[in-house]
Order: sequence, then C-alpha cells, then structure tokens
Amino acid sequence: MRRELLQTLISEAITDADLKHIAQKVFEEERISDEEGLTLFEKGSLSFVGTLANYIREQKHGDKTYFNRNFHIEPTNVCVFACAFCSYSRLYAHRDEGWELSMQQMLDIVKSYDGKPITEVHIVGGVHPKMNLDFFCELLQKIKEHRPSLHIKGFTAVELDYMFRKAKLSVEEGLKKMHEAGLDSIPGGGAEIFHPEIREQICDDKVDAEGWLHIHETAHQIGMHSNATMLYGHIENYYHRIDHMRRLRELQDKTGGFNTFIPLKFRNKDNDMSYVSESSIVEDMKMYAVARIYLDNFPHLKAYWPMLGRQNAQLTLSFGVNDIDGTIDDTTKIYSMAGSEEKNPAMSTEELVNLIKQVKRIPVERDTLYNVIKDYSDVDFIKKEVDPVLN
Ligand code: V47
Ligand code: SF4
Repeated sequence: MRRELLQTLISEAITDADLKHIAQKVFEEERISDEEGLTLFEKGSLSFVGTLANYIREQKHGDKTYFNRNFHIEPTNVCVFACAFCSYSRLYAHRDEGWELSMQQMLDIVKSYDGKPITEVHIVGGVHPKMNLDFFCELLQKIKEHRPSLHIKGFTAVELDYMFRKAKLSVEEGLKKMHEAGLDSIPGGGAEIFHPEIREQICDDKVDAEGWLHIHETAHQIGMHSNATMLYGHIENYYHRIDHMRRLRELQDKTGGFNTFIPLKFRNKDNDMSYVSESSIVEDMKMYAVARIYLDNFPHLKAYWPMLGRQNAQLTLSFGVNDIDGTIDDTTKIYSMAGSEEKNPAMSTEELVNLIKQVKRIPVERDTLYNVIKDYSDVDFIKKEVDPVLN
C-alpha cells in the first residue's frame, strides 16, 4: 500500500498520541526508542503493529521471502548445562539416554547429501564434556575436504564459550582456529533472554549476556557473520524483551555482522518449565511485528517453521518476517522434543515454494549469507486441481 494512504488510514484510525507518533517515525524511517518499543507491546493492537511491520518488510524486501536448502547435524544431546526450558538435553551422568555421534557418523550424514543441491549444514547440539575444540576442528576440516562449497553454520556461543575455555584460548584465538578449520558463520542460539533477572532463573550456569555478545562481536570482527535469537513467551516480560533487542541493536550498530533475528517461541513439553503456559498466536505475531519495527538495523527477520508449524509460519509473513529458514530434512530434534507441531520437520523445495506462494509472496532461494540462488516467481509448482466430473 502507498505510504501516504497508509499514513492517512493510520492517523484516522488511531487516537492514541504515542502510537500515532511511533507510526510517524516508522514512515520517516526514524528509529524508535526503548520506551516506544514497550508502548508497542503494551498498547499496540495486533493490526496496528502488523501494519507497521509489514510496511517495513515491504520497504526492505517487497514480497520476497527467503528460504534455503539445508540440513542439521546434532552431534550430541549430552550437555553439561541444565537449562530449565530444555527438553532435549541429557546430563553426562545419564548419557545412556542420549546420543553421541562419532566423527564417522557425522561425515556419513554429510555424504548422504552428495549430489543434492544443499548449500548449508547447521551444526548445533548439547555441550558435551568430551567433544572438544580439536574434535570439532577435525570435523570441520573433514567436511570441507569432502564438500568445499558447503557453508558450515555451526556452534552456538554457549558451545564455543565452553570449548574455548577448556582449550585455554581467548575467544579471538578460538574463533580464528575454527574459522581456519572451515567454520563459516555462527547460528543465533544460546541467547535466550540476556537480562540477568531472567537468565539466572532459566539458564544460570551457561555463558552470560556479555559473553554471548563478545563472541558474536569477535566473530564479526574477524569477518564471520552470525544470527541472533531470543527465547520468548515464558517468564520474561516486555521490558526484558526490549532489553534483549536493545543489546543486539547496539552491537549491530557497531559491527553490522548480524544477518537475521529469530524469535524462538518457548515450547513447554517435557522440561522443567512445563508449568509455564505457551504464548498465544496473537502474542507470537506481535513479537515478530515489534521485532521488525524495533530492530531497524537487522536486514532480515526469520520465522523458524519447525517450531511454529507451517500455517503459523505463513502467517508471520504478514507480520514482518521475510525468511522461513530451510528444508531441514528431518535432521533436528530440539523442537519436536519440546512439543512443537512438526514431529519430523522436513519440507521439499516444492513444498516451501508452494507454502510461500499460497500467501502471495515471492519465494527466493538464498544461501546462508542471503545471496540469491534462485527466484521462484515464474516457477509453478502448485498442482492444478483436477475436477473429477469434468475430466
Ligand atoms: O538456544 C531450546 C532454543 C535454541 C527450547 O541461527 C527452545 O539460523 C523453544 O538457536 N522451546 C537453539 N526453544 C536453536 C537455534 C536456532 C534454530 C534455528 C535457526 C538458527 C539460526 C538457530 O533452541 C536454543 C534455545 O533458545 N530452545 N529449548 C524450547 N523448549
Ligand atoms: Fe544444553 Fe543448550 Fe539444552 Fe541448555 S539449551 S541444556 S546449553 S543443549
């Protein structure tokens, strides 16, 4: 919709002066403050925040909606930490209930994609006390030897922090070593909620906010890109969400190294926070919309479909989201074990393209760094209904 028309409609419909002022700022491409971010959460209706977020999304990307062809390797779910929200990990003492993949098993997973047009492997798992920096550097080297063009996005700041401390290396030394071995970029996991008031209650023993941000800042300084997440919809409040996004926005101003922000909806099955109810779909869409409005310096906003389910992921495309991650190929267990809709997450390129086209957006296959691989505007995968009476 044209900016002037949208502006007139909003100023006629909205009587609240604070919200009107925020809308004005968005149309003038001015950054909103923390207080204004809070106002959006507290007073903005879903339709109001959605309209602004969609306006920003279309300014930045038009109807383009990105996806990639990827698979995950989860080396282990054995973990030295005990995050209260985690349904996936098993303590080392109970490792017989979990899994530990060998180097060969992980290479076999990579080899199983030989000849398939995959561009990214996402490696993430528990923090295993015996899988150390040298082990993972060898894995990275072997993957690159086998398939040099495969982009390796791997290891959350939590895993990296533990590995570097054990190897007695600084963050810079550790990251350079992994980068040289083949690590291309860093996923956004482990951020959870930065504010200590919440972090101390949900994941007290792992890397803190400063440590997480330091690892990402250092990665950016040595030329690697990364993502950022936020685990929302549990015991945090709006203030904590804005605080979390403020820290990310500040770092992005400094380095410009973040590709995408991924809000992760807390799922409550089989974990120590099962007593906490999950957020509503209205709250989820509001989260995406406010993130799109507040994080003006993040180029992309991603909805991770294995966690949300396919139809909710489609809905996010009207609330600021311009990326729905990848084909995944049933290679992750983090969300299915926490109760997400997708029990065996896998989508073919055709299904992803159709999902995006169904809501009148343009599917674009990207690589990890958002270089366009293929625009699917003119590719018609949608099956024509065959009328049994007429045919
Ligand atoms: O840090 C764990 C989350 C994250 C639960 O960078 C949970 O492209 C909800 O970060 N309910 C790891 N969330 C996964 C991750 C990720 C996923 C997809 C893409 C990218 C990317 C990164 O999973 C953890 C934690 O925040 N998580 N348990 C749960 N019960
Ligand atoms: Fe371990 Fe990550 Fe689960 Fe925390 S969220 S217990 S660090 S696997």
